[in-house]
Formats: sequence, C-alpha cells, structure tokens
Amino acid sequence: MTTPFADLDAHGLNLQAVFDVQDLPADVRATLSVDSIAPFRQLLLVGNYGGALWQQLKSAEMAGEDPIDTFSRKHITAWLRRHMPKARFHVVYPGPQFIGLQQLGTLAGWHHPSPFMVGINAQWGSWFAYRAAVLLDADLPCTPLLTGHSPCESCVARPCVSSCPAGALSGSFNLSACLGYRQQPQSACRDRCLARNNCPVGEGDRYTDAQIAYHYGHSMAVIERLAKSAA
Ligand code: B12
Ligand code: SF4
Ligand code: SF4
Repeated sequence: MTTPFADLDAHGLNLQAVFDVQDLPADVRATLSVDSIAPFRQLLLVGNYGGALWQQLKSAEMAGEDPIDTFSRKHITAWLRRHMPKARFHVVYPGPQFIGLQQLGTLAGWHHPSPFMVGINAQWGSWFAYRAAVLLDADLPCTPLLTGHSPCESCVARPCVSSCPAGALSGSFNLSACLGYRQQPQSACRDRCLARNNCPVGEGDRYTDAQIAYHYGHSMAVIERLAKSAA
C-alpha cells in the first residue's frame, strides 16, 4: 500500500510519526516553543532505521559540515512542499533549539532505554536515529503508537554489558568512563561501540561498518572538541 510517506521512505527517511500538538505533554510543547509560534497543529517526527539512508547518502554528496542534516532537511521540505503546498511549517530539528528527541521517540513507541543509552526496540534494535522534527499546520492522520516491549526486559545474557571494555554499563550508564575510554589512543571504541555492536536485536537492520565508523567518528570529534574546550 502506498503511504503519504513513500517519497520519504525512498530517500531512506523511513520512520515517520505524526502527533497532534494538543496531545503532546506540556513539557514537550514547551521545548518545542509551540505555544509561542502557534498555530501549528501537528508535529512530524522523522527518523531512519537500517542502512537505506546511508545508501542514499552515498549516491548524494557527503559534502559540507553536516551532510545528513542537509540531506534530511532538503528532502523533507521538498516532500512538504509537494504534498501540502499550502501548509505552513517550521523545522524545529535540525536547528538551534534543543529538543529531547528520545522523549519524542518514546511517545512514538520507537524508543526504549538500553544499557548503552542509544534507544532500542524489538524491530530495528538500536539501528535507528532521529533526523527531523517539523511543526505543521496540517491534518495528516496521526500515526498509531508502535507497540511492543523493550527487548532488554527479556535479555538474560546482556552481551552489551559484558562487551564494554570500559565497564561503563555495569550499573547505571557511566558516561565519563565511556568517554574517557573512547579518547584513549588505543581504544577499540574510537569508531564504534562494542556494546551496541554486540546486541543481537535488529541484526537485519544493523548499519554497515562504514556507516558505524562515520557516526562514531563524528561523535568522537565532538567529544574531543568538548574535552579540549573544558581543559
Ligand atoms: C548530547 C548528546 C550526546 C553526547 C552525550 C550525552 C550526554 N548526556 O551528555 C555525546 C556527544 C557523547 C553523544 C554521543 C552519541 N550520540 Co548522542 N545525543 C546527544 C543529544 C544531542 C542530546 C542528549 C541530551 O543531552 N538529552 C537531554 C537530557 C536532559 O536528556 P535525559 O533525559 O537526561 O537523557 C536522555 C538522553 O539524552 C539519553 N542519554 C543520556 N545520556 C546519554 C549518553 C549517551 C552517550 C547517549 C547516546 C544518550 C544519552 O538517555 C536519556 C533517556 O532518554 C541527542 C539528540 C537530542 N536532541 O535529543 C543525541 C542522541 C541521544 N545521540 C544519539 C547517538 C546515536 C549518539 C552516538 C551513538 C553517535 C551517533 N551520532 O551516531 C554517540 C555515541 C555514544 C557514545 N557512547 O559515545 C542519538 C540516539 C538515537 C537513538 N536510537 O536513541 C540521538 C537521539 C541523536 C539523533 N539525532 O538521533 N550524544
Ligand atoms: S544485548 Fe540485551 S540488554 Fe543489551 S541492549 Fe541488547 S537486548 Fe538490551
Ligand atoms: S562506546 Fe565503548 S566504552 Fe562506550 S559504552 Fe560503548 S563499548 Fe562501552
């Protein structure tokens, strides 16, 4: 069946959730500043899972500071202009305003917490991310919540925990142990997270090594920049 989002799917932007703004919790509405820029009636959350976006990006140009943001913004705004030329919209993310993407993912049913803090669900494991949040003045059908339990609830062996070389997952997540280890020159986690790689859930949607290295290389650069400015 063709969905209104088929064009986004074709670009690898293959997760979409539509919320009516009035149904969002007050704290979420506040971070979106939705009440000050009314009258937007809906919020569209866009993400990607698996390797489709990476395939698309490879054939587009990976140029500029933030090629994934640029690619996502370009295709989502083109989709909006094509499908609802009269609707006003405001792209909140990517953008300067902070919004809690995992909180929105929880409302969509995409996100459950995992020991390594990247969200997880039973379908795509942890192999997904958020690409855009757009306020709209539109009447798209709201998407049903993705139902299902966290796979972590029934995972007895917890291979993610034992495979973290920094022991960062032994209790509640120890971000400084993780970041300290990642920054060591001989670290096995400069361009990957061994814990995430060793989680068996969503194996069919696992990113390629190149995609993993790209994302973790990017976060490594941010982490090193922050560490330098704090020193
Ligand atoms: C700041 C940030 C980081 C910081 C650290 C987080 C911190 N606590 O300081 C750094 C730079 C280390 C980081 C790294 C990565 N991040 Co990050 N990060 C964010 C960001 C921008 C804000 C998180 C935040 O501060 N939330 C606010 C606080 C108040 O929320 P909170 O409820 O206390 O915490 C929630 C989350 O923030 C999260 N959390 C808390 N601590 C940490 C620590 C880490 C390492 C992560 C990943 C999440 C996380 O869990 C909480 C419950 O939901 C979000 C995007 C967003 N706008 O939400 C992405 C985000 C959480 N990151 C994401 C990812 C994928 C990563 C990376 C794996 C790299 C990458 N881009 O592929 C890495 C590697 C992790 C690692 N082990 O080093 C994804 C997660 C996708 C998912 N499926 O859940 C997000 C949602 C970005 C996105 N566009 O999709 N990240
Ligand atoms: S290995 Fe088990 S506990 Fe760890 S993230 Fe995967 S399902 Fe959850
Ligand atoms: S990146 Fe490495 S150190 Fe950090 S949680 Fe993952 S496995 Fe542990």
